[in-house]
Amino acid sequence: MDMQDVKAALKAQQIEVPSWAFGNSGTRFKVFTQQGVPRDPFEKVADAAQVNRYTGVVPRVSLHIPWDGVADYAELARHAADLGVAIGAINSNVFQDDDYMLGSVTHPDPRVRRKATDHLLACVDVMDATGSQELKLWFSDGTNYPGQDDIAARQDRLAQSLAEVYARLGEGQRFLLEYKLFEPAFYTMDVPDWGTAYAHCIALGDKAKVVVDTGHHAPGTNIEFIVAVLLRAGKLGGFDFNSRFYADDDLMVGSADPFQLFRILWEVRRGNGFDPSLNGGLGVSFMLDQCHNIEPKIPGQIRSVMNVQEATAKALLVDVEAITAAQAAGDVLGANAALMDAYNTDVRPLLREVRTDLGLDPDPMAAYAASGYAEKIVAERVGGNQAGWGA
Ligand code: LRH
Ligand code: MN
Repeated sequence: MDMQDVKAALKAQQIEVPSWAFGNSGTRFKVFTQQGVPRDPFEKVADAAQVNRYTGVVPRVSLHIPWDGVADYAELARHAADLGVAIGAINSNVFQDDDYMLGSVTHPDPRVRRKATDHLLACVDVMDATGSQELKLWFSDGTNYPGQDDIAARQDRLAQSLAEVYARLGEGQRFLLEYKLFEPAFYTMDVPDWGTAYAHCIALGDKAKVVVDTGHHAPGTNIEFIVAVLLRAGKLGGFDFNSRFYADDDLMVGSADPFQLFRILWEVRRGNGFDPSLNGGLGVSFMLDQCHNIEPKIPGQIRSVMNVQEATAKALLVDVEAITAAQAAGDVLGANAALMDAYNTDVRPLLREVRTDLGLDPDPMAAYAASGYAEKIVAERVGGNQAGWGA
């Protein structure tokens, strides 16, 4: 790619931020509160719009239901549009109700399964009301002890619920099925890996794709291999980007392993995953799924977006001719060097140019800090209930 094409691709990049990253979050040990945290979905969307204002590449914010429950979803979508963003993926939540202790759509009791499936269908209603094109489905469903339930029977129950939701999807809508190796279940998760998610999506059709959460794999998993295989099969719908040192740490993407993020985005480029016309025009969704437990949340999101931009720029700088020729010639070191040369390129000056071309401050972190927004929300957001993972 010549530099003009690289810059054009970086200007056209679209990254989606999660509403829940702006609320309080933590671990089972403690959820630390921060001043200025949003009290409702309107304030969360306003904070997400700040990330777009200073990076220029964040046109959408994901919602989580019921954490982002409002009386009028169309009003929330209009509020977002007034701030220059749109509502992205709608995330269902069948993991915080006592009824779901033994599972939601996989629960042995058909009444519980009905309740869970009805929630998923209600999330499609939210898509209709907000103009969202994506439903993101993550199930905490699983078991903790061998013999606790029948593994295959739970797969049947899951498939039945997914089929009902799939049938409900409208024109231009799809769902993304998310997998996770463990937690909160510790013996089986009903969608533990890409293969299980892929099998369910293949059985349903084109509107069912797999989402890769980078924190949901066993240590040492070659995630870019999964990305290459899913892209090749036309089943990569998107990413939940974050990073981890150990488990589902939900840290800032690229902060723990920037080389892994680069390798993933190289496979995205190799598989034509940056092409917005892919997947029937819905493309691949690059979403963040993170928690800023101890760091300021809006700057944390801005830094995360910059980390994705930097890894993307490096992936776009890989000399495809050189690496292809070396691979064909069996030139192991030559091929590896072609990739490492791109990875070892300092792309920050290039991204400063891109931001300047977009009419933005070349340094988003400094521009946000100088804006006074952080001080404004601390002063304004007094009283009320700070948002979190509760509701
Ligand atoms: C589950 C998960 C899922 C979301 C939640 C916030 O670990 O990755 O994507 O519903 O985090
Ligand atoms: Mn996720």
